Amino acid sequence: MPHSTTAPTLGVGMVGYAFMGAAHSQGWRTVARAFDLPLTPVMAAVCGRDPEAVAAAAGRLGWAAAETDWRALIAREDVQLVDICTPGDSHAEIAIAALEAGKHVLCEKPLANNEAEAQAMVEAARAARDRGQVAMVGFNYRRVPALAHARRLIAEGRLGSLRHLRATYLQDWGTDPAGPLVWRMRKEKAGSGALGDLGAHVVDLAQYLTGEPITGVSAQVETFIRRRPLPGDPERTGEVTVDDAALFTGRLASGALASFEVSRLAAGRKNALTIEVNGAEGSLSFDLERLNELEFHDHTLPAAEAGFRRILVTEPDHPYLEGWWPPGHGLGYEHTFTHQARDLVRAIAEGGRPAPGFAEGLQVQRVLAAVEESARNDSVFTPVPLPA
Ligand code: SOE
Repeated sequence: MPHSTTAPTLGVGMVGYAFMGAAHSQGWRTVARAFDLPLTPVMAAVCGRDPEAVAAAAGRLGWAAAETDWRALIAREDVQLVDICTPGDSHAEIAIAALEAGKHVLCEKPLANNEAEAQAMVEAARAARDRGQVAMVGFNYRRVPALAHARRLIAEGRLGSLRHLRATYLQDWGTDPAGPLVWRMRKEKAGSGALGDLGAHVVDLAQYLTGEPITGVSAQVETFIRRRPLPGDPERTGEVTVDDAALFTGRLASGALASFEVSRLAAGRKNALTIEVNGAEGSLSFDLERLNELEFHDHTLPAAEAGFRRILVTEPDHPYLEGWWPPGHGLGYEHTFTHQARDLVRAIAEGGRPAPGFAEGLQVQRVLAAVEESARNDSVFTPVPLPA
């Protein structure tokens, strides 16, 4: 493993320290030990509202200091990059303030809770780009080596012209009606339900893998459990104001057909993201529950020899693998956050444009908005405005 601890430093300040904050911290803790970087990230400070809880999180996750006001975090001189791991309702405000203060920004997905907020963030990022700052959205699954490899194979034309894309992202933590009304189930906090939380990932992956935008969708969404016990007061219930599940079909720019299913009520499915692409000359298939593997069918081979075969994506030539173990030794969920940190740090050092930038986050938001509109209109096909 290379070490890049003699490089100049990049001070990171993170807002939020729950699940995603812990995952991002893991990325910041490990990235300079796994990869050679032009800048060494320093975990300067983490921010949360509760002074005791944020101090404890700083110690646990490896941050040098704790702040209780995100504006103070942004103002710190030792912070050059602001990493936003809060619920979606505060993404726009924090990201725009950080960009205006001259900081680089990493923002967890989905970029915002609606299209208008995402648009404002894109404008702030454009102005900041002219000042040499970068802004990236945290779609971490792009950094699963097997998916980065799949994109490479598709870009090389190994599948020929694309015909189908099929994606599901299924979880089951919402199945029990006695489960509390957490923030992810309130529109004002999360923007939408399974759609924004899980659908954002598969929409982004569809566009990332194929290099094509989704041009329109036809959708249904459902909230199966409409009231749930209030957290901390289980005798009372409150309304679930987001979807539990969404099902939609769509088209890619080339005319390929796509289908998507996302749910929090798929009993027995824990973090089950699958995606398959079929082209005239072959197919690729991926399952997050077997994330070191990619299935490839080469349709140009004689029928007697063809068929899906398993590529173990653990070799030095595979994306991101140069930072880790000898060939054949697999990676996990947490490594995607290390890879995300690597790509962002390099983009900052090179003055380049990190992918996905805020404009790509906005494009995902537009697809999600079209899904909601289609579902409101009895699944009528709803075009997605394309990038300028
Ligand atoms: C939702 O349960 C969730 O935590 C998402 O918010 C994450 O983005 C996904 O990676 C895992 O599931």
